[in-house]
Amino acid sequence: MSNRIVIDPITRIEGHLRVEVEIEDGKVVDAYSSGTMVRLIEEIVKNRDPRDVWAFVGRVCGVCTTVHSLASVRSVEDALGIVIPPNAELVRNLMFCTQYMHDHVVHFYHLHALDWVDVVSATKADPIKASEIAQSISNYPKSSPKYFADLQKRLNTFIASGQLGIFANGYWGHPAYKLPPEINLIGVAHYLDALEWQKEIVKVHTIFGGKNPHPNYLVGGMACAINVNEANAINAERLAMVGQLLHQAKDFVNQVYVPDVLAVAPYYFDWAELGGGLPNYLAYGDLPTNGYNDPGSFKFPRGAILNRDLSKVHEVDPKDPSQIQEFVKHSWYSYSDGDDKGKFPWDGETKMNFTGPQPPYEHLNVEDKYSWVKTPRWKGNPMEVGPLSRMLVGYALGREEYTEAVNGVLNKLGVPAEALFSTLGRTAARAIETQLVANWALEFYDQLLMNIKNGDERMATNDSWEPNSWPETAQGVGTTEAPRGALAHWIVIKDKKVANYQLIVPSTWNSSPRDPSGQRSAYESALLGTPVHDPDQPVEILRTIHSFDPCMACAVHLYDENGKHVHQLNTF
Ligand code: NFE
Repeated sequence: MSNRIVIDPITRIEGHLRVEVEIEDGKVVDAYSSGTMVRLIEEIVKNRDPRDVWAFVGRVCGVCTTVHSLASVRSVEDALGIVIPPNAELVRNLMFCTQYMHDHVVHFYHLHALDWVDVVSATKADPIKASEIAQSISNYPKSSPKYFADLQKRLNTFIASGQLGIFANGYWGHPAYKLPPEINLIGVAHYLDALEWQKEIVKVHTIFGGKNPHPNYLVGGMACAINVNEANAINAERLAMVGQLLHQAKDFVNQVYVPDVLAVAPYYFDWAELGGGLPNYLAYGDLPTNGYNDPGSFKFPRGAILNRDLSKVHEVDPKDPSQIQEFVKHSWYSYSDGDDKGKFPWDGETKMNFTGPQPPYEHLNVEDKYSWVKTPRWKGNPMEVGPLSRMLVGYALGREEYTEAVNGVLNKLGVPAEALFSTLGRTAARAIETQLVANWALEFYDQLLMNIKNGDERMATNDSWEPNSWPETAQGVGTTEAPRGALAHWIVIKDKKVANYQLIVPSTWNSSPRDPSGQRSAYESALLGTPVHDPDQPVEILRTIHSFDPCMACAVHLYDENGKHVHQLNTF
């Protein structure tokens, strides 16, 4: 007899996600993922000036801030044939790297770590032992017995007052938690340190983009002026601050984030065999080193892997209608010519068709439509996108930086490459790529300084800025790799206005409902086989879902004003 449990909302994610799973003999035998909010940003930007769209779509999400603005300006530049100056490319790359370091560290500590780290157990730790362990895995300066003893005192005070605050509602003491108290204490300490650190690194966005979240972009370049002597420009002082922030970020990644992932992983090797899900991986690639129009120059390469076959990387063309389609058979939308066929985004439609059930309801009607997320496919295949896909594509292409970094971690942990196809692999891949990005950020920074030194201060081009110079119709695609995976915006321009605009975002690929042929997407697949020790405390489900770092704000593009809380299980 199977037993269906519902987790709604899944917390420690961005947006609203509901998961229903069938459990039989203590394991998940089927799963359904549903985005329970809808925002319709794609409709909001229609009939606007294409040059303004970045400012609207940037607000899709405050977590992966910058990525939608980036994809948007690129889509317009692609449509109108605009090539941006090298400095603008470098500044975009620096914004991108900053975003990754911020987002991945925040994800690991604040959204994912408590699936593995038992906060209450940390109160039983021996601070001297915790200090010894911390010093054996890293040269992070904050590691004295006093540092851990003080932190533990703060934690004890919290718990004694009955107010765990940000740590309330965890499944503390659940048998799935395996770490010794000392590593739990280190995890809690770094959770708090990471909170402090993350507000610093985003200053890079404020310097180049005026603010964070939602820094400013510009069609044709970037909206900041370089003048080393000018107070209101990117001057020598601001450039120096960027360098300092990037170095600090690299230190935090290398001294805190990566060592913690490596210290926690060995206690959870069973998760190297769980949560793999789909065998297909997709990356559009990003971080141009020779301009956006040369994908071969990207630091994150473009490509697809099918059936876990790392001997072949398939070519990906985001402009090929035979490669990418979006389906709405199981989503609360309709297509004007029927819901069985997929649509390429230039011809895409976003028309709501909510078929219920009306909240509050017990279960989704999974035979019909059950999510506000559409279902994208690549050559008919469901694909996983994100850090694991990026690392696998780079690894499969034999790029040295990737093989070195990935093999280094596999060797350290003493696990085979197959371990990558798992919940643990996904979480490790995110840490590995953050390390790569921390290095690349400094390369881009040095190149920017060099260009400026050589007298090149150009940051934008006026080419094609004037709408009178535009063709009557144009269409373009802007791709990027958002922290959660492959992201693209497709634009159709007619009579100088946006005629159509479609986004397929990473969490759409990963969290989508089934396609018309019944194939599951990444979350639904990855949950199959997950052991659930106690259906009232499904921490195991959170581990796999959180390993994708869901963002439902991105994945659906209005709150359901009737969206009453359909409680089944509250997670923390
Ligand atoms: Ni809102 Fe996003 C990222 C995008 S969604 S977080 O990264 O695009 O998956």
